[in-house]
Amino acid sequence: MYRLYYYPNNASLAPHFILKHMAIDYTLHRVEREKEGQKSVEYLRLNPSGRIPVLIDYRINSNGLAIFESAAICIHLCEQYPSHGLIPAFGNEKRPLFFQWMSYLSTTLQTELMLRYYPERHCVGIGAVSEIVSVQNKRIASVLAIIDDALAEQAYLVGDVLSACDYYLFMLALWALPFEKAPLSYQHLGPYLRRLSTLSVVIQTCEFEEIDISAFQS
Ligand SMILES: N[C@@H](CCC(=O)N[C@@H](CS)C(=O)NCC(=O)O)C(=O)O
Repeated sequence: MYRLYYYPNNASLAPHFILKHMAIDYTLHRVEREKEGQKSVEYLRLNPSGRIPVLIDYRINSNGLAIFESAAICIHLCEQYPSHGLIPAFGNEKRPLFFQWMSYLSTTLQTELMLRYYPERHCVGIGAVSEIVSVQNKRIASVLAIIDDALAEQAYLVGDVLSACDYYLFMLALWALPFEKAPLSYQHLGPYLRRLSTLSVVIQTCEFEEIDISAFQS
């Protein structure tokens, strides 16, 4: 049994996809982000960084173990239910590549996207905001180009089988949609994302969170 603290189209989306994919027993708790619920005393006890998501795992600990960091939650769920195949098995040559891409997505693409979304957090005056936006557009485009190249000869990020990395990338691609060079405009990444957008897990989860994915389907 799990409880996911989420907010629509936040970093909770990838763990939400994975819980849905595995069809395991979970409940969802929508954080009142409009009221800064992620900074409340109760929430900070679960995640001292005051960020969304948090997963409470009642399977590993009946009192509920709180885990934060979206990628860590995804990997943990994959390892608890290896039969779903969302992570290559121990000893499989693709397993290091799973960790490579999960790390690249969460520490590089996600970080660059956050800087693009919140430039004012990274400079003192507003003068530098437009400069950060323009630099970030280029940096995000170059990260997406690396992912695009990787998808040239394989159906999914970690080879020929869907993994948690694909759900993670779909979440980040949703965030990158409004930017200068949209993920859908890339030669291999575009068709790949369109394919992912037809998965019932993606459709149902996005429907639940009221996320518009029509751009992927047009
Ligand atoms: N590295 C964290 C980042 C989480 C994060 O940035 N969450 C955002 C929503 S996407 C958040 O909670 N923002 C609210 C805030 O910063 O107060 C993770 O991947 O879980």
